[in-house]
Amino acid sequence: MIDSAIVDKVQRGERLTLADGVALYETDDIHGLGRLADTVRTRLNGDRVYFNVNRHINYTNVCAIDCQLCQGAYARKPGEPGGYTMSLEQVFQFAAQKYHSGVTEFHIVGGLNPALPFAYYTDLLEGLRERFPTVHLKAFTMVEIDFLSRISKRPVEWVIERLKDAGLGSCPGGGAEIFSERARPLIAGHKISGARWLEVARAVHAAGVRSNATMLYGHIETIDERVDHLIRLRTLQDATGGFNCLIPLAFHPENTFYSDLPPTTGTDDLKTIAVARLILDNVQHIKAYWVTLTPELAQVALGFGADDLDGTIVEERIIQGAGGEAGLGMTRAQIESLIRAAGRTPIERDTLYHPVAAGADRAAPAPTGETGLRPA
Ligand code: V47
Repeated sequence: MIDSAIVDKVQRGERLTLADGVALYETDDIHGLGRLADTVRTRLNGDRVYFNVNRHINYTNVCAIDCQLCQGAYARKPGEPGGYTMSLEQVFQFAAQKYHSGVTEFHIVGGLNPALPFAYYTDLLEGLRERFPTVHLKAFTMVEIDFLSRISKRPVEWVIERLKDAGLGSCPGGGAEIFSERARPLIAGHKISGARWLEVARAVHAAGVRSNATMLYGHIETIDERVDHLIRLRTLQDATGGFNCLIPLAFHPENTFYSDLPPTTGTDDLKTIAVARLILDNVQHIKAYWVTLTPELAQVALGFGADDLDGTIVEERIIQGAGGEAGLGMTRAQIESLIRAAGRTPIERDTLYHPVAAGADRAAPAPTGETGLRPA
């Protein structure tokens, strides 16, 4: 049974504490936990389940920082066999191959490649905007933005303005991993700290650019550290309102430094979705990322607090590199039928969660205007 004091708080719309989050994780009553999270999901999103039609562009896997969770599985050190970096022309060709008139978003991330100049990033955005003016460019994590600040020797605020001028629409949520000062160095040794990730996200939001957030779980972190991660995101969201959604990412150990660890279990995945929904009372959407969860479990997660299934990704390399087998793509019809079979209404959305009308004129410019961000 779930502690009735926590149930009462949720019913009254009161904020949960770290101790509440840990207690929820520790419950054996997974059905009760799911029902509680589902109440909140319904309150926030009715019976709508969102998805979008996107394409991933991973422009390079060369990465100077040596993260235990990614190096070898996806990333390669400069000069190491298996490394690739797309020239701008290759990026544009790749995008053109993947594009069709229904695509509303390019999700663009890559390693920290010291060989690329700052202009590569702005030229990449400008070139994509010119060729695909209706496609939203969701590009560069807080880790990449911090890196761009270092290579350009300019403050992140300057970097963000240059990226915005070049066509940046929003930022993906990667690189957050787990903020804990204990665990983070053990999985992402040379990556920016959790505090820096949050600081860059704050600057992104202050510049009027929305972003997503992630939490990587199922490695060496504790339950307290997971809930603490969620609470740090909630605190920033109180200040900026700039997070569109949280994506809990289940760690895939294969080919990584932690290849001896077991993969996450379905119970843990569902609890994580539910606790995230309950703790993050100020983030509208929780994404069940089917690439890490499998489409089947992501569908079940819709009953545990998730209201978004991400995109019809045809090719994704980062999690596939670590043994994720579900990354090869689902069609719109498959996603819609998964959602309907869960008793929900599928809504195709754009990156900022505006519904994309069936048969809408996709040649019209992507929506701009109100961002929902709090004034800086
Ligand atoms: O930051 C790395 C994670 C992230 C592994 O914003 C791993 O819409 C599992 O952030 N096993 C990249 N996960 C993916 C990401 C993302 C995905 C989908 C949508 C959005 C969005 C963002 O993948 C990395 C890291 O946290 N990751 N290695 C691994 N072995």
